[in-house]
Amino acid sequence: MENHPDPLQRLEEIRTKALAEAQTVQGEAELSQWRVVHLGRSSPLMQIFSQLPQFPKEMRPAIGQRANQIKQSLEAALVELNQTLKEAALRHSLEADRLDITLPGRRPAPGRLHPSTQILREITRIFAEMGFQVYNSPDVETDEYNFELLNMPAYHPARDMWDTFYTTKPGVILRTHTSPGQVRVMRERSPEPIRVILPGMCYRYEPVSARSEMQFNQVEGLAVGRHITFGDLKGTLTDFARRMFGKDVRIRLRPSYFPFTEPSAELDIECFVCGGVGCPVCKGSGWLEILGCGMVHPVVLQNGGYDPEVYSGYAFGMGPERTAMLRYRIEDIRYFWENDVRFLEQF
Ligand code: FA5
Repeated sequence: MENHPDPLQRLEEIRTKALAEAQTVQGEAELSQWRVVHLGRSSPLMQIFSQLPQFPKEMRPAIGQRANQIKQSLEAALVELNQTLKEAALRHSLEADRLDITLPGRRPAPGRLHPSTQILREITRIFAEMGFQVYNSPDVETDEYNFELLNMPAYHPARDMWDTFYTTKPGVILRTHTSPGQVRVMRERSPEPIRVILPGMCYRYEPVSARSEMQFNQVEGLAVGRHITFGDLKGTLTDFARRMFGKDVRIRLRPSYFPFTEPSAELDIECFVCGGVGCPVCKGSGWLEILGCGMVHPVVLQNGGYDPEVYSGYAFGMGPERTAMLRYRIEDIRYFWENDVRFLEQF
């Protein structure tokens, strides 16, 4: 600014310029700059204050008064500008971070229970209603519990019914069925009566096919008491089949062989795909096998700590995956562990 001879005139110029520049200030940095230029120590206005003694004495009050007024008005402009900028910044951030609460939410994709878990829970629920407790026994078993105590000493030919995964530790295997749990629970409960189911994963070293996996669940059932008969077994399984597959379902027991039950049987249910006439699902027989069962062998009762002269019992072992296959018409057991969500989402 040129140096005007009239200090009052010059003060007016200082004021006009400062207020005009204030109009163009954008942002805090520019405002701070504006404060330094127009109100700072070496600003033209402050220079007028320091030059005050050089002006003629009679002019000094008027100059001082006007300079003070201008200082106050510039300070007021500063406060106001500061406020305006803050409000603008807040408005901007509210605008930028705005939430549109009217937008439809994203659909959560909740997981589902695996079909095996669902069927296991259902089987457990049915047996719980019938008074069975759940007992868990280990997946990693000993040869003793998996075979020997179940009436299959070493080299017993029936061991070939179960292709076994052995571990590097001698005598330690992966259980091939849930039956070893029978002896575990008997040894724990003897001589109390027993009514339990034992669900769990089993492992078999066998070729995988549409009907057979090398890992699959089983649900073992065991009842031991003083007067348990084959009729109790049949009644329990008939009741189970009706609750599981519908009240009109027909079942049949076919003689079979297991070293740990005598007599032994397998339970078939009437094929609900063809109603017993014969179709590809039941391989033309009209019946579908769902489990193995029988009366607990005296040797096994004895191994469990029960006197076979006094006590008797029944046992059964079913495959929930096979049951789920029948119920939901799943034609290949391999779907269960492939983790293909297109399959899993259907349940
Ligand atoms: C047994 O494992 C006996 N422990 C059952 C038993 C228990 C008999 C108590 C008597 C008393 P089995 O090998 O048949 O039997 O198997 C029983 C069920 O497990 C079969 O009916 C089938 O549903 C299921 N299962 C067997 N092998 C496989 C496999 N590889 N993949 C899927 N499910 C299988």
